[in-house]
Amino acid sequence: MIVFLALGTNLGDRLANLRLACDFFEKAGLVTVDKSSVYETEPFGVTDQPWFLNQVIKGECAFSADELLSVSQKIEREVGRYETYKWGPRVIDIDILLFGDEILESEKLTIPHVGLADRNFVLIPLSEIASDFIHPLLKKSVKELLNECEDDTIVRPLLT
Ligand code: PH2
Ligand code: MG
Ligand code: MG
Repeated sequence: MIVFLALGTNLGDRLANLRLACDFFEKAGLVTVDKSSVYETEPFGVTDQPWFLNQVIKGECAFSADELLSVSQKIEREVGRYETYKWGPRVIDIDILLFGDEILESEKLTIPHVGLADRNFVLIPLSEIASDFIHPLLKKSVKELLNECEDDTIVRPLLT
């Protein structure tokens, strides 16, 4: 299955956290097909916190969606995530954006990710690597979703 994952971090060594998460995914059996650039992004939602680094990963894996969720949560712990508060600062956040073109709704997991179409920090990196991908529910391409998105928070490529 082709999957798209959103990584976000705003605590500690943010670049190292992204790299570590990618390494752990490879070890867990997810093949990285493509990666967006790393973006530095203004906090969305709860604004009084450090800026994030965000990146989107395109992977290929044999996991079910539930397995991918468990693997992602395990990797969040391995990278060092600890609980803060909803939308608060975090060492690493791993969200499943898309799982092929499947539509899934359970207590644990909603795919496509509910916030996908509302957030520059997701749409801009996603459009870099999958601008023509059609959102299975909204039936629009990522490019179209980005054009229509009303979020005005800043998302800029990280200068290294
Ligand atoms: N994640 C959130 C809340 N707000 N803002 C940015 N810029 N990047 C994030 O990854 C992010 C956020 C909750 O998951
Ligand atoms: Mg998130
Ligand atoms: Mg999350």
